[in-house]
Amino acid sequence: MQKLIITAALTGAEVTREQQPALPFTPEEIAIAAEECVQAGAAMVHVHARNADGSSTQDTESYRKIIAAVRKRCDVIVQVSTGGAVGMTAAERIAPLALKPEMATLSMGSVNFGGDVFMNHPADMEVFLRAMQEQGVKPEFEIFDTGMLTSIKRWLKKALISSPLHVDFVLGVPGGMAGTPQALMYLIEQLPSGASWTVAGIGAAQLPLGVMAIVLGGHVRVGFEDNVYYRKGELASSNAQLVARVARISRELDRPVATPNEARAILGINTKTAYLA
Ligand code: KMH
Ligand code: ZN
Repeated sequence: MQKLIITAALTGAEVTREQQPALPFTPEEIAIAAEECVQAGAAMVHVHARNADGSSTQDTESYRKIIAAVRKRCDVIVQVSTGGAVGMTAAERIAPLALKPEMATLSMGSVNFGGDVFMNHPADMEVFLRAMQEQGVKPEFEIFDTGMLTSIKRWLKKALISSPLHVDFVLGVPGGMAGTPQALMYLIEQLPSGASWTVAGIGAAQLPLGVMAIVLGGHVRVGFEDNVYYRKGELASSNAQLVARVARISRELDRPVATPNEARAILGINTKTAYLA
């Protein structure tokens, strides 16, 4: 089994300080959180940019500051969001790819998202994909429901993408696929051969689905973007606290945790073309 890649989704676009007072907003806060998560066992951080007032932005300069601040503190794979926040245009969302980040998310379809709709038009998805390919950015395909995995297979058939693929099952979004063991098992069975996968369980699904991934050979995403609690009724004190628990459980189960460089090798990230400033 591959070593476990732990991703820390530090900030997200929709979570507020009212929900989680320790939510990192500024580039420096995000960089400090990233460093703590690396020390706790994370190999990757998934980042979203915020304005000073906490509102979400896909502004290139904001992402440049985040990447630079993180790089100053630690070595970690920085995965930028192209999902942005619900309601943003595709043109806004694509902006951070100009920085040639090591990795970026690519949502594979539209999904109801609580009271909103997270729109991903097929034509926009192809634009995101082409931009990533041109910039040498490794995509992480975000799967919120089964049809999105079918879309990956369609792209494979059309030779728009090739192995090695990496997907992230985001399970438990209200409107998306449930955060249940059955849902995860079903998705794993549908995976294109050779693809690696991460699971991001939303809310209370984060820990149980993460433990399943450790046992089944997948990888794990935790962090405030998906879940602000350590356990029922108790807020997590930091993103790193959530990372540390997953690392601890994985080591107990005799599955070592990947360093950032080991994760790059597992994912096939091209370190020569990636932005490492
Ligand atoms: N904020 C969500 C609507 C991503 O980062 O690519 C989309 C999202 C996915 O967070
Ligand atoms: Zn995100």
